[in-house]
Amino acid sequence: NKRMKGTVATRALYYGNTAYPILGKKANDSDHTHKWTVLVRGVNNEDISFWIKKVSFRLHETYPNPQRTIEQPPFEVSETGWGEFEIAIKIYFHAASGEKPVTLYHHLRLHPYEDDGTGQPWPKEKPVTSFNYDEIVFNEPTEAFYQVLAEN
Ligand code: SLL
Repeated sequence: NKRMKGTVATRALYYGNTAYPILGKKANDSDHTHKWTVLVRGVNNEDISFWIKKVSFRLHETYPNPQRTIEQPPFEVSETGWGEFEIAIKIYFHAASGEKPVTLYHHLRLHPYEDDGTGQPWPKEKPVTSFNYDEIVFNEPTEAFYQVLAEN
């Protein structure tokens, strides 16, 4: 699996979370205050599974089975909870790439940190989102992986 000297390939993605407050009657059933989803996706919502094989999300140890591995898209985990914490997002590439997994870190955000510019307090039912853009750089990719990237 030959590597391409002097060649660099990059692919972009978004990673982060959405969070909705649990309101009304359901709010009394447990100490969980939010329903949230952490995810990795293409910047235009395009399929990223041709270059990403699986994604492993490491949740806080207060969750059962905190290491959640998602083998096909959508690469996301939804949970409920009460607290914010850092999630390690480990991205695995297809074997033909010869690439080691890459780990990104995301601070799960449940609460708005600032108002939305309207001067009004954040509405109770409004979702909170926190996303980051990143570009994964493949230095001297294998010919096989470069081909896969080029065809999509
Ligand atoms: C904090 N350092 O104290 C953080 C930890 C952990 C959040 C937050 C667990 C929910 C469950 C949950 O929400 N953990 O019991 O399943 O804010």
